[in-house]
Amino acid sequence: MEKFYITTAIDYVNGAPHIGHAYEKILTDIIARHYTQRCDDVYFLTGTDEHGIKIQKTAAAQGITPKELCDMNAQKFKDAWKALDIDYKKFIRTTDEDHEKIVQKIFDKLLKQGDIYKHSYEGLYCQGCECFLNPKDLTEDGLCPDHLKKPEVVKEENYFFKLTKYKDILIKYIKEHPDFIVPQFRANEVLNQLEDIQDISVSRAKSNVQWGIDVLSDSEQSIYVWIDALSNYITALGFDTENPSDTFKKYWPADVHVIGKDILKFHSIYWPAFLMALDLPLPKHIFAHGWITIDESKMSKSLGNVISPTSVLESFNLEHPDAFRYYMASSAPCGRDGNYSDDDFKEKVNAHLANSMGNLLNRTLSMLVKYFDGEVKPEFKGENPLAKKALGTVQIVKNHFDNFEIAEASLEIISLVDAANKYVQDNAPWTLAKEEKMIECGQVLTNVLDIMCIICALIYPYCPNITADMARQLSFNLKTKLDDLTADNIKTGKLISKEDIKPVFLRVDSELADKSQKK
Ligand code: ME8
Repeated sequence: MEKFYITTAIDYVNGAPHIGHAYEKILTDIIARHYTQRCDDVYFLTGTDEHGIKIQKTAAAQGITPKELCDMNAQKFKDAWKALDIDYKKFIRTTDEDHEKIVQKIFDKLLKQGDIYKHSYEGLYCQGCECFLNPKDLTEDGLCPDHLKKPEVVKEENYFFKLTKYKDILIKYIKEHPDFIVPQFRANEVLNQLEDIQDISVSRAKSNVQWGIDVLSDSEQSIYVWIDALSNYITALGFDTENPSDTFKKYWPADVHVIGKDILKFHSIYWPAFLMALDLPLPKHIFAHGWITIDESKMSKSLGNVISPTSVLESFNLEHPDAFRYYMASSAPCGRDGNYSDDDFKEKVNAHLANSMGNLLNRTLSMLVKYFDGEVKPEFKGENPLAKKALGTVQIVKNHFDNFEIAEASLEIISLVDAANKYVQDNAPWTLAKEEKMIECGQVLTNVLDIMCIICALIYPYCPNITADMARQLSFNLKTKLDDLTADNIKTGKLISKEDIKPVFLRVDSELADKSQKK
């Protein structure tokens, strides 16, 4: 694998980030970090979606300009991602000047080549979705099924994109590429939607939507926010209709677009059709994750249960985001909805990260110090009964990541931790020491420490801070590529002194957590 280009959805900046946004960015960061362990060149793009009627109206309601609203909220997203250790390479804002210019050129090209045409139209527009809805998709009360709001009747002369021209070729493509849409069960939904697809409106009258990119050849119209937004995946790399940059040539097509299930239609129908019209290759995978609920309810402003990711870190007094990252990433199987609850969070991270993984390392190193002054003797090295399972787990984890099964991969890693714990329990090194079987005792401890290095490498994408601490105590190089991992990682000689042993993850303090007030 020479390069890996991964993107997230770009978030609307009409509010601050919530843990649903965070879930996606965490998943993407974990996938990106995993692939840095397999390939030298990972490009991770995220950003914010800043145009459209929704932003325009929110700014007006707050008595500020759209640009002021965007600047204020884009910064909140950047701050949140910093707090969560989201290690993106580029943060694109759709108000970036170079992005705006290229979007105008893209629109102009499609217009000139006849993929876009002008047409008078009346339809039902949902501002939440930023799109026209088909009357048959509304609820019985005539509301948008996602936003439960009545769409407005819009009658305008707009530009239209000939989506119908690409219908058959797209259906064929999706059928011939079963791993294009992940998880596969979502592909059928897309194929159904494609059956009754119409040409789509791709501009809005400036009299109604001022906060958008102007159509180059028609100052009365602004470019539809989804063309603008989807283009970010190529404009960020320096795509140009005439002279695409070397960066673009190197990284496009994307290896995966990570998005939520609610915007799959835009990514698996509109976006591929735009790309075909531009004569560009399609992304390799569209990974649609599920949605996060709070205590099993949909997150919504009206229910007052919207949680900001940084408030979770603050209320649990977490020194780094690893526990939250781990919890969110393992909250749902691939593509399914997940849930956040304070109690479940505490229980899971205490059980997995503190009790199982952290304690295992701490206990093993402490025994090494107690019985051998922290030294690994050459005679402790030999056949390791855990090696087969550990190296097998590396392969299984890689396979899961290739299918974007991030929670499934985390379960495998914890099952390896459990196996190592059981091995310690079964072989009781403390009894061996009491019986003065010192070589056997040293072998058991060394076997566990060798496997701990593999666990450390595998869990690194989820918990970059905890694993940095683990790696330091194990003298393990966290930059080791997964394919170079063996079961022989611990060097012989002095490994650690008593004062250098420290717990890598402290249990989340339940009293503190109970007292916490989420903002
Ligand atoms: O849709 N759980 O922006 P957005 C999980 N700007 N994911 C969630 C979620 C939840 N409760 N709520 C939202 C947009 N998301 C467009 C995208 S991409 C070219 C343009 C996810 O701020 C949602 O599914 O409404 C989407 O992938 C992302 O957050 C941004 O949502």
